[in-house]
Amino acid sequence: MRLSSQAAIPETIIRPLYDRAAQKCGIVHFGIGAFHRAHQAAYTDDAMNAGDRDWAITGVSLRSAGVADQMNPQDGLYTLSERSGEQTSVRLIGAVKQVLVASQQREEVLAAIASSDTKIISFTITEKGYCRAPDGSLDFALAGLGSVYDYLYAGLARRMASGRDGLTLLSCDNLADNGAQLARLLAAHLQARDPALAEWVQARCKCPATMVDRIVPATTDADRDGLEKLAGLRDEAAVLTEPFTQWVIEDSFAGPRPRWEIGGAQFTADVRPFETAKLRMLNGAHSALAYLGLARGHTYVHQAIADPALLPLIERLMRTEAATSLTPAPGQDLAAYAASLATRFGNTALNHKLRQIAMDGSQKIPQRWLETLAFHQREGRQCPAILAAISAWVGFVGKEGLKLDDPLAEVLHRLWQAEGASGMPLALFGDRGLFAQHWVATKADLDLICATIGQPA
Ligand code: CS2
Repeated sequence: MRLSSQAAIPETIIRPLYDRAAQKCGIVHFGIGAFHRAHQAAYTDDAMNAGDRDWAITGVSLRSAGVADQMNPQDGLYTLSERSGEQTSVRLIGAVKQVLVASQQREEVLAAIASSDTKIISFTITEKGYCRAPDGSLDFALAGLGSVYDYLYAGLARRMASGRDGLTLLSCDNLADNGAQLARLLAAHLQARDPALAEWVQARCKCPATMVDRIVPATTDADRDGLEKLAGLRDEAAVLTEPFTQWVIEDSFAGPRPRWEIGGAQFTADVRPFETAKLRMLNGAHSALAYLGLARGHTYVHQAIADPALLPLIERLMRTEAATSLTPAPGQDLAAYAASLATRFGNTALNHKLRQIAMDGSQKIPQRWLETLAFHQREGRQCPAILAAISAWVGFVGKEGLKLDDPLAEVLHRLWQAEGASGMPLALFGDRGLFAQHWVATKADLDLICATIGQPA
């Protein structure tokens, strides 16, 4: 039987304790993929279970109708399974009320942004959803019709015109300083279209920074079949994740918010130490595992981290290169963090595909690797583990060619054709390279990258 509010739910599944139908939507969320459903939606469900009201979520997919087709026939319900070893615990999440497909339901999306019930607009639109040029500025060509900025522009204009309050714009993506970046990029877009609206947003809205952390592999048909056997329910929107979850949020909201701390979220004045540690250590190691692991013939993260040729390199990347580039917050133990990451990567129950992480490398590399490289370069040090990872990425770019899953696939392919493997490192990381804004390699760095392109570590 298909999951829905009418379906009989087995006793073993934990259920929402609140009247779902009675909840108003206080949150509009752009990018309602598996990550949001395993993370922010679960915290929101926790808050409503504890008595908070009217924080239901209107999910928005910018283009694809896939998630709407999975969730709307289920009245927004889905199961969240936490997996570790042989253990699985399954919980039903009721926080999502509906999913809109922006490209087909523009009017509904704008009405949701402008609604007086909406207090928070949140985002997991991935790095590329922010439409940044390689130098970090807003790419106006990408940020046109169909981009998140276009919906925000039209929805917020309607909100301003009807005299409503401002709201909180909450980025939950893996960008350094994600709140400030969202504020800056949105301001650039609005400034060009409607300076008065740009000013209204600046005065009435807040963009807190967040650090979000939970490993969420894409759900497969085998996962859905397994769940159906276990629970006797067909859940097309099922999400699987690890037991670990963390959310650190800058305590700077324009209006009310759910008590996400009930689910363990931490509110703080400065998210940066947590965010940079997570980006450089977890995500930096993840991307290294992805490109080096694929080059060595692995499919999953747990296989790559168990490879004796990779483990010491990943340990070095996390502990010697990334951790030493950070200034920890009081009480933040980076050595313990590195140890916990190695254990999380080793979770064999997750089947987290390296290819999922390998996607969109051009958008991820600056905050995951290049900031660390730039830090150590200023101190006169080289980072051999990150350079090995870069070399593996360059090799991956060459091998994938136009099949590369990356918004810069065409640019990278053209560069590869013009420069070949030996010229690619300079074209990317030289002083006039594509990433020069973030980090410029020394001759010794370039030699090291060149020496290993296309070779498994
Ligand atoms: C991963 C992240 O796909 C990727 O690039 O590195 O999605 C990672 O799993 C999460 O950030 C963990 O919190």
